[in-house]
Amino acid sequence: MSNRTFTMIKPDATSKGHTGAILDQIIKAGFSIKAMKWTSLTNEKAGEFYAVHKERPFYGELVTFMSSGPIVAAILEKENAVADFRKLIGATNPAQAEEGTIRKNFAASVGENAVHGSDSDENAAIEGNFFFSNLERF
Ligand code: 3AN
Repeated sequence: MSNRTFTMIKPDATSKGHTGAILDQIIKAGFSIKAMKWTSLTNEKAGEFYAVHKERPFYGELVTFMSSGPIVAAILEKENAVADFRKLIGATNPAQAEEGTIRKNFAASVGENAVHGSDSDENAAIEGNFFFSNLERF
């Protein structure tokens, strides 16, 4: 079991000014930030990041949305990071997310759902490497 996960605060949340509140909730839940950057994805880079969803009907919409504005990418550390972070963010569809979760608090819809959280240790490592060099993580 790894103690690291990867997250992005998505363009809907950064554009609504929720970045600080979301980071605060993440830190208060016990995660520490090991790498972080305010950046954006080109259409091409977003397509690459979400390549596993290429065959899904929402792929085009997802890629367009994820390249529509600034994001915050971060590597987070905590015991049981992947599973605990998925619990903290809540269900993919914010309408089904539990009270108090980040998606319940800040997400508008299943497509524009405020935050990403890796779904496995393997993907957490791949996704962290997608954004950060060794000099950018601690
Ligand atoms: P999660 O982000 O909870 O792991 P996934 O991996 O099923 O969810 O989906 C990846 C991303 O694709 C979601 N965060 C969301 O932005 C988008 N997405 C998922 N399902 C839909 C859908 N039905 N319509 C539009 N976008 C979707």
